Amino acid sequence: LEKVREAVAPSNGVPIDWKPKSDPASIQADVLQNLEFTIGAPSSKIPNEVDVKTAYRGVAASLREHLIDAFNRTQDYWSKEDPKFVYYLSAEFLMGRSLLNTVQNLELTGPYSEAIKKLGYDLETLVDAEQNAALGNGGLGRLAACFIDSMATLDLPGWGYGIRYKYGMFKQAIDAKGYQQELPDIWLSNGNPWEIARPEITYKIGFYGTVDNFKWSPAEQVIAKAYDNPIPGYKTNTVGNLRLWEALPLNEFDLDAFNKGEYDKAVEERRKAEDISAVLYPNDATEYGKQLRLKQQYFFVSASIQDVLARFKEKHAGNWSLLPEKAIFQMNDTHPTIAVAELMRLLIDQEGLDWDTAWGITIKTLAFTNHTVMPEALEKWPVAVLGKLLPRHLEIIDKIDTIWKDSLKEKILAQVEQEKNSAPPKAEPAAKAPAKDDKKAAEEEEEEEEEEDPVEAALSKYGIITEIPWQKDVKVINMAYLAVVGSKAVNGVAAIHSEIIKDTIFKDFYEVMPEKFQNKTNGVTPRRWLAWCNPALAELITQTLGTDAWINETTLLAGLRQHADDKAFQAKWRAVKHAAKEKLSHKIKALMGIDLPTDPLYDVQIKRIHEYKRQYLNILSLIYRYHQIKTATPEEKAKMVPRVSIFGGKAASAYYAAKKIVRLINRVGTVVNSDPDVGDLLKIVFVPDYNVDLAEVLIPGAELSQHISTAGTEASGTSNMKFAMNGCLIIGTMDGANIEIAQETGKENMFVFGMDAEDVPVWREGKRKEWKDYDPRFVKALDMIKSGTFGEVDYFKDLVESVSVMNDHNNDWFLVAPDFTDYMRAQDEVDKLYADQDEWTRRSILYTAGSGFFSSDRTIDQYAKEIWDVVPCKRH
Ligand code: CR6
Repeated sequence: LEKVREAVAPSNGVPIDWKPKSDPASIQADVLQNLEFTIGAPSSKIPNEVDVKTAYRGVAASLREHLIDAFNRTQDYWSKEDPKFVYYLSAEFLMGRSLLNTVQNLELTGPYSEAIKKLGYDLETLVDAEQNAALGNGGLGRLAACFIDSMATLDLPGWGYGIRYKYGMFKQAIDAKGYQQELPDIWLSNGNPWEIARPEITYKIGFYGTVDNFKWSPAEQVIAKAYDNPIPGYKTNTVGNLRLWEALPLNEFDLDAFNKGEYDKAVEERRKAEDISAVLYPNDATEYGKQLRLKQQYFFVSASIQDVLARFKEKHAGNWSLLPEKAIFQMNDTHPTIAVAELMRLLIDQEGLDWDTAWGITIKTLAFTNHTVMPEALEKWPVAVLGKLLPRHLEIIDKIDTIWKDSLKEKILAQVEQEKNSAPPKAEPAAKAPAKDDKKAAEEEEEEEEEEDPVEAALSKYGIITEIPWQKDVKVINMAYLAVVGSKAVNGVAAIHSEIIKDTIFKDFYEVMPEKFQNKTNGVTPRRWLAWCNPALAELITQTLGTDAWINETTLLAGLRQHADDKAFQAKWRAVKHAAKEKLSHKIKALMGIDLPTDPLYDVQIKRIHEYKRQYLNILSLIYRYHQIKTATPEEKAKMVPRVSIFGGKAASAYYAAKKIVRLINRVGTVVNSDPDVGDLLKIVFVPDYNVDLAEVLIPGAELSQHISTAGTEASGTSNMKFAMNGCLIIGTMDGANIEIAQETGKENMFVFGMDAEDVPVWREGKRKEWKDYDPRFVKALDMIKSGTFGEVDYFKDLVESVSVMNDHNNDWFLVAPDFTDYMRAQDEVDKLYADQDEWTRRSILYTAGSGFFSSDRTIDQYAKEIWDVVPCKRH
């Protein structure tokens, strides 16, 4: 055996017979070989008779060799150099498709395209045969995917850690009546050529059970099995890793039960374990409180931390004080925040550290990103639920909470004293109160005292374990607070958002530890979101700047500014945009059978459907536009600016208001698109099953995009950045990253409207009550829904009322009515500007030129330097 090993691999461990193939002929041979020997296609059918999906798998298998080669070398090198690593803990990684990204990042597109052509296919067709890896809901999951792309590109030692969900984000269909239907996303049905199963890397994860003298005996255990997904950087030979965990039973099968004919019981353990990594939770309000979700969170966090600690121990056995110099875990929102308690548990219970030492290490090894101020998304687990599932963790959290509050006592006592001293002395009662019997008086005094302990009252604001105000006696664990206390740094995801969290959800925490709070404005990878999805624009940019270095150095895009006024350049830019519109129009024809003209303004709003994102505002304005078209004279019609309005996005399955909005858009689309009076003046399309690969066509083809959330609600937004990169103008509120995009591209170039984040609470608290100034156009649009223009009057009744009855405090929380007038003004400006194509194109160029700041390379560089202390480690 030794001899065989030596023949295959020399002593340095690198096999001698694998070399990267970069010329079309050897790639072609490699693909053929993979088709036969990896995929198992019969040689008699290769290449011409294999179907597209099989051909895709053959090509992917061939590329996988390149990936694995560079992946192994990178990981070996990192292991040898032993740099500090960042571990990005995220319940979601919305990767999308991998073929195009892989071939592009490996810089093998030319030879692969040629080789594939010779086999009778074209690259684009094979790219389209891949399923989306939709292991995420939206922005947060896609951000994690952009981040690991940037980490690899910047040669930063780092891994993503998450869950290998069997079913990703549900597939959305729209039925004939306009309703959203949800279908399972069976994304692994054609296999996953990009992952490497690691049956040898497994950890046990416990649940339930009892704690006796700090020792936890779980009643249930499952196995976490690793799958590695190599993540290629661009213009570097670094290939990073995304390690995803699958849940498996500890005991495969109960043969005894089977033999007794108890078939369900025989597989029960398997099913229960597999449930944990079965489905991605949709992020809607009502899904929370589900035990399975907490199980998922603990499952992947425990496996990931155990994995990191196991590797650390191999190298630095016993030297735990070194851990913060070798590892940092970034917790992506509250989903992985049980990590605070899990790291403590492993250090204390498994490794035998004392509490203080473990805590000292923990708060240097964890960092936390907050992604929302929406209360329903800030996870709070009932003590009863967490305590049952993770009894030892509850003990730990309880102790963290106690110590934390104790540490504040002195400070608060001082504050209270100070307040007491500066408060005016109590006035003497004017007349003596009638005498009471002594007992009663004493009781009252006691009660007063109880109510009045000012230190306790002040401390309760900081409680990690608290009561929820609307449900007395139900204690919950505020996971965001646990994360803030247990982390070295806390960051928001856009400048305004990072300020808002300091003033609102974390106000009290910010006051006592301001040094922890930071901002890291989000970013997106310029590879996938400009260079690879918009090759014609990328080519024009490269020609104009004389280099393609902008793909990694996006600040170079600023060089386009000097060409913005050049008419010849504008014409080229416009031609590229027009071609992208054509591609988009073809895609919609293929998906929905709708013919879209390509001359009108292409207006796109794509994102999760949510009241705060205000798709409702958009569709109401379009209803009014429809009314205008219907009542216009021929002369007026001739002056109108034709528009194609495209919507896309999923409504969480239990979010009824969002589902009604989806249906309203579809109903309006059906009526408008079939009305002969309208013609090409207005088309309204709802593209079903919006996902990453659709975004890659929609974004390059868009000319205007809508980011119109109620100010103060959208933490950042990331599609706004993608649109800006692709020269798409924005209509938007001063919310999230829109504010910074306006700074970078020129506020005068954006169609800004609406109340800003400071006005919103003022309006909500006071002004709304007197507010009667409904815009007549708004009233008209609502009347059209009410009178049945789009059918289903009863169904839409509460949607109409939600923005038209102001006396109920919950109504129009997101300010659709009061922002409508200014929104219409901004829309008029859009139309006016579109008539001036040169000016429109000039601005479009300025958007791309100003988008350099929004590369996730910049974001990750900031995280690395300002939070992680992780430096590049590049093999030569
Ligand atoms: N929904 C924010 O709402 C932000 C992303 C990524 C979100 C969005 O504004 O761009 O995160 N928040 O930071 C959460 O998912 C909790 C999102 O995607």
